[in-house]
Amino acid sequence: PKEIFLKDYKMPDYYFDTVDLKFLLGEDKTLVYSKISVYPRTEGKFFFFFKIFFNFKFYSASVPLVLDGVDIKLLSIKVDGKELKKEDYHLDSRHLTLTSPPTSTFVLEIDTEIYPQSNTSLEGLYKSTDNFCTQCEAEGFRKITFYQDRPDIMARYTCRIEADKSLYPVLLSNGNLIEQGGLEGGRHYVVWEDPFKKPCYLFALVAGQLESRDDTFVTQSGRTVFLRIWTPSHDVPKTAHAMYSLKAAMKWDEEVFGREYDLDLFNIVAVPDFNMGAMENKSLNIFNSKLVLASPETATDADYAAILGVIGHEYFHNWTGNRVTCRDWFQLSLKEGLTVFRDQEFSSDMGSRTVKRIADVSRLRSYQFPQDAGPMAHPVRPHSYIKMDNFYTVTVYEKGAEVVRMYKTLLGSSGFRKGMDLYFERHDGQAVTCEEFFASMRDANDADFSNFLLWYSQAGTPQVRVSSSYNPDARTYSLKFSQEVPATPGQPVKEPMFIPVAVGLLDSNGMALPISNVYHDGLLQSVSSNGQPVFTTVLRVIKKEEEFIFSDIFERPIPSLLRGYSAPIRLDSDLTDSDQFFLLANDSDEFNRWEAGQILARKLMLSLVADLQQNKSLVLNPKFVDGIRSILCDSSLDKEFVSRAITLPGEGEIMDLMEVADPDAVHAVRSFITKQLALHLKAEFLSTVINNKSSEAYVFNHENMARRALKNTALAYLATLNDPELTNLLVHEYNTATNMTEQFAALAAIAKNPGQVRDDVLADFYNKWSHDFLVVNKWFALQALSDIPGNVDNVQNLLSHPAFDLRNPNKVYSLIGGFCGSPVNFHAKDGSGYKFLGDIVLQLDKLNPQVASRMVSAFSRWRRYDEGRQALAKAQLEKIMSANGLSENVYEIASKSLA
Ligand code: HT7
Ligand code: ZN
Repeated sequence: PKEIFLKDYKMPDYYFDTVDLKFLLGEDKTLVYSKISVYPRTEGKFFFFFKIFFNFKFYSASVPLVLDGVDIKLLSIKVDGKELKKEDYHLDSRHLTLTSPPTSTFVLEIDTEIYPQSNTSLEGLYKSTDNFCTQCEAEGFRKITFYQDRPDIMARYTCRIEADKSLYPVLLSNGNLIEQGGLEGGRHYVVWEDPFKKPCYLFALVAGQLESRDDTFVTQSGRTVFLRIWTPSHDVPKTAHAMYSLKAAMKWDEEVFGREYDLDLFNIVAVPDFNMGAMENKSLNIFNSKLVLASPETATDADYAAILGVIGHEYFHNWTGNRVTCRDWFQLSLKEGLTVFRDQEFSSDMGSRTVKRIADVSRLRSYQFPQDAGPMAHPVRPHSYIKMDNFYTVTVYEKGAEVVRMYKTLLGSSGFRKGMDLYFERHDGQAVTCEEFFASMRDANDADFSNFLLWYSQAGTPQVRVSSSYNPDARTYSLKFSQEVPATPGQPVKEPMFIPVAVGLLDSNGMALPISNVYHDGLLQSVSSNGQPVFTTVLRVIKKEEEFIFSDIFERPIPSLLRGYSAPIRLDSDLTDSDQFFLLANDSDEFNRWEAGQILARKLMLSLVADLQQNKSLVLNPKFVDGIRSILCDSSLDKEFVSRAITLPGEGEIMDLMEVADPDAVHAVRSFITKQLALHLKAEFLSTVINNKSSEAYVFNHENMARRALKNTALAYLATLNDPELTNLLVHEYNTATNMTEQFAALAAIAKNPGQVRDDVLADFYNKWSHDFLVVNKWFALQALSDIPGNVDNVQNLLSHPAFDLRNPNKVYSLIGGFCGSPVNFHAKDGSGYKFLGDIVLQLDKLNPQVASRMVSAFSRWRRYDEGRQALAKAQLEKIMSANGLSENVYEIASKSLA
């Protein structure tokens, strides 16, 4: 397989102006006709004068035009209406090369045949249940027709679709519908025209038996936009929340970023077979059904929140991704990091900002930190890839969003908005790089960003250490920072990063201390705003070692560091446990209150793991129980915040902090602490359950979600006691629940304890919901994740369950992905979990390489475990590597994991 490097980027030799596509959709094959007006790069204004000035002929020599094409049959190729002879082009399994095309504008016509019915990769044109749909990002368009499949080729498209009218009554593509009519033989046609230039990865086509929920949105300038969400007819009632989310997103983007929708129609289609969450095709977003369909009875609060966030995310791409797109795929974070940041802000504004931040930071720590410390570590802007699909990662998305957030932290809201406005003003209609985004932020604010660009090129999570000292005589307080960026594959030595650290100081009563002067490098950095002192200041940590001195501080303060998690780093400080308990109780920055609790919990868990490994008996510090009790019983706190604050860090997060990860010990310790808390706080948890019941109809709003979250967390704690009376309570909650959030939480709590009750309730749940595949996926995931010893056999049996299908990504993610998230069973000492995954990856790879490579990633951190586990996991990776016909997707992950 060939590795592609950012440093090798070259501008295209040819550009495309207009692209006219015609699809004849059929049952065993589809014919695709394309007509493209092509112009050589040297036709641009600059080159025109250049050629005249020097020697016209010399600079007009033709260069080959290389088109990408995979799994398609070439029927004919014409240039300016003339069929090309065999010697005028070259065809291999990946490319069609025109050896000497005309030196000025010409029309290229290519006829091809494709086979969507047998396309199980779910990229290009494929069938999902009985409907046709497309997925072209990143490189799927080359499975539809021969094309320069790269994002810097932006063209205006028309698309004519012809199909059987009764099988495919609805025919959709990008832009506006400009023509439609009947054809002979029960067929019909439509023509769509997209007035905006776009890269081919944003092309989309859908054909099938669909119905829509229709609505309208009036933009800030008074235009009416028609909104349609398409699904099979029986699912239309479940699209109300998606429509609400879309309208909320359209309004929010106008209010917060001044961005208005630019066409008269916006379509969303939900399909059950989709490799990722959704796709932002211009005016025709295609979604995984999971992220569109919801009703209180079938979807949880988490599903509702995910739909809100992802509908927002795809809609926001219309400006950040579609109007301004990426020059090449290395720049993916330019659109994804920025759009994740925008969807995070949207969800924060629609719910609780603190809780959203906690959720996002937890996700970063659980998934991105391990990636940044493993063999697949890569910068936010990767330097190379074999298969681009493998780089739709938490680093590009979530760390990328943190990079965007740092601009906002440094510039403030209005400075950030100025930067965004300049970015759109400069680059609307262009395909650009991360430097252009950086330059817009800098130039709009005349800002000094020092070496900030390193965030795009250096991989690894910076480790920052802070030590503090107070000088009562001088009334100064000093914070000393030192930073280290760990070595990552291909980057053994790193430079110090530019880290914005938001800091506040608390006095001994827990009140915020005013900050007026901070000295750095002997220079006064005034931090007061309009002559007023501030309560949070952003320190710019740039060098390997830095000291900041706060003056006029009248007592030893407790510092609240990295407020709101102002940079994606690992922070370590000299704060004592009692300082952390103090912050947990008093910090005005709610995120840091949660963080203080997490720091204490992480420390406690690590020390108990060490005790367990030395065969010492486990004892829980009563101060920790008191801390949890005081949060649980503080009625002034937001309930979802409480639910998060009383939840221990995940097992993965703790393993990530260990020299040699020990899944059994970490699991045992987490279970021990949870059970101890349940024992000591049983009465409090019981009253939490009772006080947070509601007989009212389901409402999706923060208050109600927070109430349900807290009640469900309390139930989960109580379940650990495995007490018959409490089991009765759980079964009662399960039976009387009127929404999926509560029903599923009760089921999950019951499922913690093996036995007849568990088996009965799991069977009951399946019988109730066997008609709804999205709910059945929850049932698969719950069993897959179980920590019941030997669960691999159960998961193996579920592979043959009639509701399971290896060709459907959602089912694979639920059952196989779910299993890989279970520390005890996936990492079973006998290697049974690893063997299960090794075998399934090879089967999956034949059907869908993108999904297979996502699954194989579960092996990538195999070196973190003990020698026995290492040998077993390595053997599976080697088995995968030696398989015949391995996809490039799986090859890249498996080979990098072994390197
Ligand atoms: N921009 C979309 C990416 C995407 C994708 C990438 C690779 C393979 C399949 C895919 N489906 C969607 C999704 C997004 O981030 O908005
Ligand atoms: Zn996106």
